[in-house]
Amino acid sequence: MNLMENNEFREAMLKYNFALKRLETELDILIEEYKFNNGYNPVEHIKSRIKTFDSIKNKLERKGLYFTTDNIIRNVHDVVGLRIVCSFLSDVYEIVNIIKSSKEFIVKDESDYIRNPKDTGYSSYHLNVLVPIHLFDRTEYIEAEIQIRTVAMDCWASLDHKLSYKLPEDVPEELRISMARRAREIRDLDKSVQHLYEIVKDYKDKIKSE
Ligand code: 0O2
Repeated sequence: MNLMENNEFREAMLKYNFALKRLETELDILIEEYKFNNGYNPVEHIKSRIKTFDSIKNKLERKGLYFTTDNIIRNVHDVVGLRIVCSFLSDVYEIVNIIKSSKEFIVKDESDYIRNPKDTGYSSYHLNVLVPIHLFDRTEYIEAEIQIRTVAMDCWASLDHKLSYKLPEDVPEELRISMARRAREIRDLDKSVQHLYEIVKDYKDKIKSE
């Protein structure tokens, strides 16, 4: 039977949609509260999505697994995906702390690809959380991946996604090397912009205290 017509699959996708709604609402509350308390918005923009049918299928194929509902639930950790894009490096870690200290989600896994970038050059902070969804007679926990990154990292990742990320293994050497170099430039840019941010912050604090 076609998986799309399978009841188990449709139920799983329904729960992923519930989890995304819950995740968006809870994050919205946490960020609004942060803005209220600190008079500062650490977020540039937020984007979210449910992974497409084809993308789920491709990911399972890449992992050498059959396209079954059970394999999706156990092995595709980003069916629910949300990306938080920040201006400055310190904002990224601020957001990570906000999410980690929230009682709404259980952090299942985390990868700091900013301190430890991938070989491709990819940088971002990944948090895999379990989002509670309250159904009629029970609560279930659904996995979601939150990617937190700066605008500069987001720019690199989005270009890389179009240029090289999903190419087969034998991607042209020039492309691979050049993208890794661009990623280093992005890291330098983020560091110098962070420095400027700190200068401006000290300057504003000084004015306030005068
Ligand atoms: P898409 O199309 O962006 O959704 P897992 O998710 O844990 O099963 P993996 O690959 O070990 O699999 O997890 P990881 O390393 O946390 O990466 C998950 C996602 O990070 C990817 O999802 C991409 O969105 C992004 N990512 C990781 N590496 C790169 C990279 O080199 N370049 C770019 N542009 N993005 C990257 P998908 O499903 O692979 O792709």
